[in-house]
Amino acid sequence: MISKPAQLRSLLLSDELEFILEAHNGISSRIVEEAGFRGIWASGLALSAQFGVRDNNEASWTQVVDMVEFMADVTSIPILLDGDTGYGNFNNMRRLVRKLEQRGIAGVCIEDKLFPKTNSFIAGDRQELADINEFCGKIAAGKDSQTDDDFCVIARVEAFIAGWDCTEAIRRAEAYRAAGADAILIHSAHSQPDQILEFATEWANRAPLVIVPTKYYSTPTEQFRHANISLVIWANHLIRSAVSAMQETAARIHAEQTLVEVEDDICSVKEIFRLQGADELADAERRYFLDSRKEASAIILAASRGDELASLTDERPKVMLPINGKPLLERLVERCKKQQINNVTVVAGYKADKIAATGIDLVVNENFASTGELASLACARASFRDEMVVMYGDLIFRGYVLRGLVESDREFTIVVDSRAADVDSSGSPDFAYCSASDDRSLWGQDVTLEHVSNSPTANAADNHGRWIGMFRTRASGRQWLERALDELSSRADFESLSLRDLLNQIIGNGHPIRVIYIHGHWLDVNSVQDLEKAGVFTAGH
Ligand code: SPV
Ligand code: MG
Repeated sequence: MISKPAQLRSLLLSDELEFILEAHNGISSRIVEEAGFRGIWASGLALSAQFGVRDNNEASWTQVVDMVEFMADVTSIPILLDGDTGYGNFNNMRRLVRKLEQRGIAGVCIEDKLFPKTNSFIAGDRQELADINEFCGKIAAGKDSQTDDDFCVIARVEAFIAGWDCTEAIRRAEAYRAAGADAILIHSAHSQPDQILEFATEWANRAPLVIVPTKYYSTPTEQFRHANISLVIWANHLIRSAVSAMQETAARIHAEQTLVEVEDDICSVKEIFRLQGADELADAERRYFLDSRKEASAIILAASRGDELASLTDERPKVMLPINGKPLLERLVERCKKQQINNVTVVAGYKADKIAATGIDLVVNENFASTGELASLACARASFRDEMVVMYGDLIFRGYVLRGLVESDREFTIVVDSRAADVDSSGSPDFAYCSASDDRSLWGQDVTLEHVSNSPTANAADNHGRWIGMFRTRASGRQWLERALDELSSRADFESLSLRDLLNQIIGNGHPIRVIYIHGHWLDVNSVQDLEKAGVFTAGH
């Protein structure tokens, strides 16, 4: 990949006539590159115009440099900055060159006028030129400051603009060349190229010549070739076309008081997204952002038969029971994938060979008949990840329940249904005792779990709800989980332990378990009545 300064240098030195086009911000720079140009003119006139200020150094040089940095960031072709008079003396010029190199700019053009400058087309002949020696010092200072040998300093001769003749123009150009300028920009405000052509003949290729045919625009380009011009700058045509288009659109919208008519005449929002590089961001998200989510895993505990369901589970485990035509397990896996949890491990046991769902890893707890949930979880240990959700396989819930859990920024989070604290429930409910009851606040409370038990205390108000059988870990939370699992697995009664014991062990070890309260919107399937409820709950889902 050729560096941008080297690209600019080769444009100046090429045997062909080359062209660069004005741009004044990031999006116009992209447009120049996409049109096929091999370089960009960061025009002082256009840059100040897009800021809405005059071309009289009203925008500070750092504001200009900030903008050209945006332009360089979104393009791969070289940018030549119109550096006006260098924003001061030789010392300012030194700093300018260093900063431009740092921002990825390929070269700078400075003109032999006085700071603050005025655009050449505004009473040019009344403008005072710089002292030749002073300007030569500025060129030399710039050249001495560059760290990349290819960075280009172009000297712009304003002699014609200020009313001088070709002799003065040549005298200045020669002095600037001798001071180290890489090329000479010879400017003219005539509507014919007479001054430029006379100068080019006199100049006789002593250094590359650059022109700005804004005023003598009707000149056939072939004449510039014959005159051995190196580089043509189309200096302000994007800002001018943008202004025309904006004026027309603004007037139409104002008059029509609707967008209907203009919509088809202006570029689509999609085109703006494209020019902003939205696709690249989407790719990067897939690589850097969603991939990390992809690493998130879910472990679904699905080893039990579901005894209360009697003959319905003669031939298949509970998780394979269809609810409105779709097995419980498939619904769960879909919920996980919707949250970009793509590693789903199912711990099967009873009728494990009947477990079927796309994109899951199956682990079998061979001792399912004599062991509890914790033993099943331990079977999936190889699938543990830092970002992990563990859940019972018989759960049905609205999508936000899992989303809230996945988005929790805590190390260990569980979901508690505050509504179900004392209502009828099948199975053996896990009562949660928390640091505070659900105040139904919109933004969630900072509540921690204190204890979980399957026997409600005599005073039902003491428990704060039902743990729905779902938790989520992050990196440290996973370590707390693994440590608790290690500790519990050394106990003689490990085989009969439940996830409740695990949560209580983690709390006992001094780790906070965050509670997210919900209010209904879920159920677990333990009985035939639950199956009916599940049918109603999932109707249409
Ligand atoms: C510019 O584009 O800002 C220039 C060229 O300096 S001109 O406006 O023609 O002077
Ligand atoms: Mg300018």
